[in-house]
Amino acid sequence: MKDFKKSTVYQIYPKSFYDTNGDGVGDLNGVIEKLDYLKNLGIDYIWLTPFYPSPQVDNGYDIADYYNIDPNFGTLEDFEKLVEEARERNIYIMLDMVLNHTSTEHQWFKKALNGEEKYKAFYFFKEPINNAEPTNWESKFGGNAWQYVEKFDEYYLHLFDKTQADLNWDNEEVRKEIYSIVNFWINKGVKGLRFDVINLISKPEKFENDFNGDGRRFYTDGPRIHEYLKELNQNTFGKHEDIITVGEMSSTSLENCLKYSKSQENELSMVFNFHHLKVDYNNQNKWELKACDFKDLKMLFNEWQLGMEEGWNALFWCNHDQPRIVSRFGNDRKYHKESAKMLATMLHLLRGTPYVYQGEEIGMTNAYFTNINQYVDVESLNYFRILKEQGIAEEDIYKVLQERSRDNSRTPMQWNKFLNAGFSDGKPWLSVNDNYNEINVEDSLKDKNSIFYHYKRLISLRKEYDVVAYGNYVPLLNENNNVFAYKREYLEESLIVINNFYETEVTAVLDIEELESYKCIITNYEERNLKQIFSLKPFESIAFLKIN
Ligand code: TEU
Ligand code: CA
Repeated sequence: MKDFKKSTVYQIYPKSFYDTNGDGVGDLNGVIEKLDYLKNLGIDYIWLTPFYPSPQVDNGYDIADYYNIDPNFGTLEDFEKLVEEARERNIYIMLDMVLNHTSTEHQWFKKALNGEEKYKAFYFFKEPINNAEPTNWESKFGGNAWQYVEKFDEYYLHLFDKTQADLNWDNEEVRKEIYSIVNFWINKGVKGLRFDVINLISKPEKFENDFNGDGRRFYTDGPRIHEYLKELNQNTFGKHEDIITVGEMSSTSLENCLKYSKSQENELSMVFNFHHLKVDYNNQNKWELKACDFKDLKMLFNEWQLGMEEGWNALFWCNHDQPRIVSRFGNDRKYHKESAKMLATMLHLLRGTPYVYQGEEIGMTNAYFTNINQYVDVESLNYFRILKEQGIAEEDIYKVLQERSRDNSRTPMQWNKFLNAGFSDGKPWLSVNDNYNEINVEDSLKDKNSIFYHYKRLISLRKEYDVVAYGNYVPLLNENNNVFAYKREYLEESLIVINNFYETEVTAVLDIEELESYKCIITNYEERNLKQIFSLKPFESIAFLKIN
């Protein structure tokens, strides 16, 4: 059984990972073909984003059948082969459980639309109020969160796209159906579960307008959320000692995340929170750009590292919804390698379980698309329209999309310099980033100084030194506006990690004893000794270990 505190999870967006049948869409057999690459990297789990039958309005997060594989990705036999082949390489599979909503193509919703009361009660159908939507809540993809159904003269709730109808978890029948879905995949040998927006499943008793926001305060970390997570645990993965779970917690609080992830609460193993990825949102608005507020970033990491001592953080910069971190908080032009390695070291030596998103380990960058026809993501297309309606100039909208669109993380994996970066022999469903000649797996594996080998070393350090997995967390250089530094301690091991987040050279004064006993264990420049007064090169990142 794996220890999730010593493990690293690799996230795969199958649609963009590797296509084995030339249809331009990545597939499960593509994941199987690349297992040796992932074993070389040293990861422990593979998180697969949804591959279930879906109309693909939200690229699979709109599920029409929870018990099958969308033919675009393969068959159940392909999945069973993947589980087996991964296990042979000591890699476990983590699946994405999208249980807050179903596609409106799901049979439950179709039966609801046919007027079957049992299935209408699976969702939130509400009558108009004053001839309008039941509440003024907004969808996270823009627009109102209610869709009108004329035949009923009612609306149904959708916190995301109108083709993603929210399930009513207050209905015990819904919860029972959900447990059988989760147990079906556990019985297929799955050893990890990622729960999509799981802290949104408990809606308030009373649905009311929100005159101070978009409604999220009423349903986020909702009234019965901990009760439902405990019940889910008891009826599914909690019956097995070797299954890890992670909850995606949208707009959550540290207090709730402690409850979600404290082992004695018997809810989840760990949680994703997103506060550190909103420090470049102007006015808390994803679609208003501002530079990374580094002081805010440091404060948030310190708050969550110290505050979650009793809980457990999932550590991540990238995923299929976030832009590429080297373009976002690094410098993907002049200091591509240095800044990618700095961001990796800073994250991977923290307390928590690290997640590597496909392509992050080779420094893949944002796509910088210049035409709306290159974008596919429903959220991006909605906001292109919304921002235009707000009268924002197209050239400014493209600047926002180039930095914020979820398509940035969904361009095909760059395997080599050949056709379509070696992703597919067919026309890729989404354009390949045109920098694949410079950034690709094949070249990374040949370059001993590549970002890939830096990630590989970080993953192995977590296994090698208990201080990385189990150590406490002590902030260092709190007042420094360029450097993020911290100390980890565990039994006889002490670790110091120092990261310059900027391309300017900076000097730091370290108030650390026994400096001479520390040895450098990883750096993105030349190895050096730890000194009291420390000058750091652009994006220089270095970790020192002392063993008493
Ligand atoms: O994401 C939920 C979520 O919070 C993000 O989608 C965020 O709201 C969005 O990117 C706006 O910034 C999960 C999945 O990761 C995402 O891919 C799905 O689109 C979404 O839920 C609905 O299932
Ligand atoms: Ca394919």
